[in-house]
Amino acid sequence: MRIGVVTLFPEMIEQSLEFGVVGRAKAAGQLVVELENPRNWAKDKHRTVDDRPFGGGPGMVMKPEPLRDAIVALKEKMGGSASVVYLSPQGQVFDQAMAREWQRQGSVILISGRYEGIDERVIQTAIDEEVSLGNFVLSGGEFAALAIIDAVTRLEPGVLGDPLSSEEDSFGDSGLLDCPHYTRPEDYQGLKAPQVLLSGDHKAIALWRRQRAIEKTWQCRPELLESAVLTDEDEIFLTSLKKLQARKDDATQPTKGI
Ligand code: 4GT
Repeated sequence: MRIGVVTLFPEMIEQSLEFGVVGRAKAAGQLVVELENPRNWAKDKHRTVDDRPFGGGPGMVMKPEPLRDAIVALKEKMGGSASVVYLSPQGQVFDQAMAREWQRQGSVILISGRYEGIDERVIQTAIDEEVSLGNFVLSGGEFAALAIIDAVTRLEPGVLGDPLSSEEDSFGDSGLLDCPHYTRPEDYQGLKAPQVLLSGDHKAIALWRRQRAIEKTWQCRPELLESAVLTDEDEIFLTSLKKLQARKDDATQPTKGI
């Protein structure tokens, strides 16, 4: 996997990629990160990368020329086929499907903005897609780039020790949330780990995990069930969950006429 990042703070990216799963992927050459700093493309003696916004107002804007030159240079260096993604709150919301698609393509270029953002004409002329991590504001796109690098890299074959682990994640192949996890001690502050997980019965454990994943998804993110991949057996379980809940709801209704 090759990931390019255009940023005014390349050290922020570089130094953050030395740890854990991503650090190992990088050391093994399964992840190659190419950094480009627009400041190296500024032509004036102060190497200016920002300017005041037309129309006035607070803050600065990343000026177009050095940013565009940095993007073009990085795209060229990466072979010209990588799509260029601007990270901003105005973008399409990033999800596991996007992570899978960029992993499949093998390369992507992420643009991390600073200040109030980048000149709109760079978005019009040098950006393929605008992507957001969600409805919140950051002071720079670097942490968004780091999150995306992590999400994409761990999908690369061989990066996670067990090839099944990314399938069992939340939003893995099934589109469900992950099931709860337990480790020792068996009794923690009076809370016992579910007995089935200690039974050694692998079929029963798999069924319990599947049912807890469905239950968790229905309780916390019911809209995910609309696009989840469910077997007939899953559907029967979900129906029984809903019926059970309906009966509980019914039992807590105030009794009429009193
Ligand atoms: C939020 C997000 C993001 C920012 C997000 C341009 C200058 C954007 C600062 C940058 N804030 N980037 N990608 N929700 N801020 O993903």
